[in-house]
Amino acid sequence: MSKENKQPVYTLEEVSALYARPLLDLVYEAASIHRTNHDANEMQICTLLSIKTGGCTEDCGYCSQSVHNDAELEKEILLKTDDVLKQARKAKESGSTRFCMGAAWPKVLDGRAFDRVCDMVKGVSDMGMEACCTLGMLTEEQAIKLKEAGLTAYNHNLDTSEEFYDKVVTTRKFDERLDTLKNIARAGISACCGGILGLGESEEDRISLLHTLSNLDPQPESVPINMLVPVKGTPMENNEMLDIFEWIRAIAVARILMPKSMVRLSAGRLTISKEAQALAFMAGANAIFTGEKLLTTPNPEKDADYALLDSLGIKPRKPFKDKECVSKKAISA
Ligand code: SAM
Ligand code: DTB
Ligand code: SF4
Repeated sequence: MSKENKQPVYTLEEVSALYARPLLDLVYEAASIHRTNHDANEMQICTLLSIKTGGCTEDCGYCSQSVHNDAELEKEILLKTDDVLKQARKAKESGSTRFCMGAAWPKVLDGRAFDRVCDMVKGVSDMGMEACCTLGMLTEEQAIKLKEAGLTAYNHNLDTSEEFYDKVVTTRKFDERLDTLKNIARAGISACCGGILGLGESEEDRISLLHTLSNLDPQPESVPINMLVPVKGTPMENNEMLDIFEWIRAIAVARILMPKSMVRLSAGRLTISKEAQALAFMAGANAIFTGEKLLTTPNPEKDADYALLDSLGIKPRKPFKDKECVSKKAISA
């Protein structure tokens, strides 16, 4: 692989060749790279909270919260700061070190709602937890405000390949996602950026997504790998579950291409066996969301997750372990 200013630049051919390797060779290499860059017996435990649920005007084909879909959902206006901080405290007490607040907004609008989210971020960060938000598209000025409030990371996924993007979302362009990622980087906030598998994409699309993600500069601090949760009332409700070894393959390739990033098992774990999750941990996944709900869909029970980690001898990771995860280049840009 060619190297330039420490930031690796991968060609599509290189990523394709990597993706095509025998699965166990990939897992072996990913595990070795993982062990060089991380403590392989440590897991980052994060908790998600939907702070504003439903009524989103984007038409993401997988999402329960889009007004274009017909999912059964209890909509909620923006929660109150105190209620959010109560949930954050509970999450902290149960062992979570990162609290991620999600809003079903296509983009952030300046005003009272955004100011309230900044207060929430400040409250979570004052508790000594890493604060993360996912609020849709964002300007550089808004990103700076969140940074000043104490935000650790901003989640903004590319979701799928540029080529497949308009089969999944038509109300925005792939490039608009990249613009927000640039604004996040300019504000010196770490990006949490990944995708969803099982949308009906091809292997080439998964390769293309991993290629784009790994060439982001800086590489994302965290890479969520979501497995589609097929939600009734969405165009993807009858999608077949992706072969579990494709999921493992994508995780291993993500770990090899982005050695320093946290690779996060996100949506879809409820239908994935603990043996497959253990193989994913072997292949370099080192972060999970715990708690019985993600944003709107179910997740494994906390106790089941802790029992799984315990039986594997995996310990929770401390907050703010990697202060260097925010690229100096991003700060000075
Ligand atoms: N509205 C913001 C946005 O789209 O950036 C933030 C919230 S959105 C729900 C956060 C992410 O959740 C999406 O980018 C997508 O990757 C993931 N997601 C949403 N619904 C999902 C589903 N049914 N299955 C798997 N992942 C899903
Ligand atoms: C991410 O990539 N996955 C999380 C988090 N970032 C915000 C969200 C998953 C949502 C799954 C569908 C739901 O619960 O509504
Ligand atoms: Fe809205 Fe985000 Fe859901 Fe898309 S994924 S419909 S932007 S909440």
